[in-house]
Order: sequence, then structure tokens, then C-alpha cells
Amino acid sequence: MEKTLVLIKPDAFKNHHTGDIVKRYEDEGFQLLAMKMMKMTKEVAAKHYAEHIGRPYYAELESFMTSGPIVAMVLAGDNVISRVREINGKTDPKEAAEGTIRKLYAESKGCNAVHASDSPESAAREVHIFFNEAEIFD
Ligand code: FUP
Repeated sequence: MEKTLVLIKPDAFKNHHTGDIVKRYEDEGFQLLAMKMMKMTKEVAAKHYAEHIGRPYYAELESFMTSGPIVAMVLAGDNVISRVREINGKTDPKEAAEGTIRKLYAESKGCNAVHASDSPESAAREVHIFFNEAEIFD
């Protein structure tokens, strides 16, 4: 079954939306294979957001993502990668469709509640930044 890496970001965690977000994914029928609460270090941020290093918003992104606890999870299901991206909504909550997680819970383009892998290649890479094989119950 296809897998994806999802992060509940510090804004959504701080605003007590973790339960609602996890419930939404479970209600959509996805299987939770792994989950942990952690603080993202600058090193993990640099690995996870490698393609964004050097962009004008990177310092702000790094500072935000390391500002408080995050919840990392691996979800599985048919077309889970594209379906979770759909459910999360566009990067900027102002552009996100009604009912999407970012429309409901995100504060801004930078503080946007959730991350989800955007391709099978990203998912394979990102899952192993946060979890080892023994932590994935598939
Ligand atoms: P997404 O795939 O929707 O998570 O968004 P991107 O991969 O394009 O960007 C990753 C993160 O960088 C976003 F979640 C927020 C941050 N970002 C900005 O703060 N400003 C931008 O213009 C683009 C991205």
C-alpha cells in the first residue's frame, strides 16, 4: 500500500488541532502506520526541507518548524499521497479550498498547519528522516 509522511506543524499543535487532524485522516480511511511527537532540530529541518535552503523564506521556515512540538506520522492507503495533499489544501490557507485542513486550521502561508509528501520519491525519502523500520507498523 502507498505511504506518505505527514507532519502536524507547531502552529496546529499549539492551537490544539492535533486530535481533529488525526481524526480527519482516520475518517478518510487512511491507516496510521507510525506516529510520534518530537521537536524538529535545525539539522532535521535542513534534511526535510533541503530543496528550500537558500530560498528567501528559509530562515523563517526553519525558525517556525523548530519553535515547538510537531507530530510526525506515516499514513497508508490507496493514492494516499495525492489524497492527503488534496485534504490538506493549498500551501497558502487563503487559496485553500473550503473544508481542507489548511483552510480550517492554518494561520498563514508560512504557518500552515500540516506537511505531506508530494510524490512517491519524496515520501520514501521523508518517511525515513522521521522513522526507522521498527517504528513503522505495516
Ligand atoms: P507544500 O508542498 O504545500 O507543503 O509547500 P512547499 O513545499 O512549496 O513549501 C514548504 C514550506 O515552505 C511551506 F509549507 C511553507 C514554506 N513556504 C513559505 O513560507 N513561503 C513560500 O513562498 C513557500 C513556502
